[in-house]
Amino acid sequence: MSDKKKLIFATGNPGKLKEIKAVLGDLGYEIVTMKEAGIDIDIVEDGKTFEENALIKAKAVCEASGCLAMADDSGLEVDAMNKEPGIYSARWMGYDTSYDIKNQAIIDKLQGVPDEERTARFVCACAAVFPNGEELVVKCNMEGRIGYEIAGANGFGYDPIFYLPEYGKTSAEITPEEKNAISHRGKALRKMAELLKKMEASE
Ligand code: ITT
Repeated sequence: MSDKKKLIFATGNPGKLKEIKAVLGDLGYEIVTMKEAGIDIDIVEDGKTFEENALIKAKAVCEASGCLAMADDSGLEVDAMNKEPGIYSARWMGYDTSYDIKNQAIIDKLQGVPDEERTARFVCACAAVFPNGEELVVKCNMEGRIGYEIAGANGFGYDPIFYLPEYGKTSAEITPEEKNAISHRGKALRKMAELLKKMEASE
């Protein structure tokens, strides 16, 4: 048994979880998933923003477990698609549709769109809810462009079409460490870690 304090991360997405454990690993908490904590609840993500949905997930898991809970709500905003799929990124074209198909569909929608109009960003809201009802929410972005082809096998989801001009590569072609250093999730988690440390220091 670990004597570290438990932090339950409200996600069922293994790609996110890898990044979360890499960034929050040395925070001093035992990070467990909902599944590992034996929490089997259906959470309806019916918020209108990333922040609302992150709070909905973290609150549901905190209430079900009585432990500190954290959640990430994230997605891809494509400017040439009116910022879609946005908060619907996981559901877009159906949860069970493969990302090869979803990614190709975005490339196809942007056919003929010039470089400067292919701007896009990944957004991540991270929420923490404490058993005493206290809440923290942060939001961070990673800017890039939609590429012309699917490239790379690292990361997950829409990474193979998210082109980072400063690297000349997609976020699926850079290493996991490089992605965590610049990503929406890496930045949001580090900000959240700072807030948690400050709270602990003032306790
Ligand atoms: P949980 O709610 O269980 O955490 P989810 O995948 O349903 O998992 P979201 O509702 O937050 O999570 O949707 C996030 C989606 O946005 C994710 O499934 C990807 O399609 C996309 N996405 C978010 N961050 C990404 C990243 O770093 N790389 C690639 N795609 C990402």
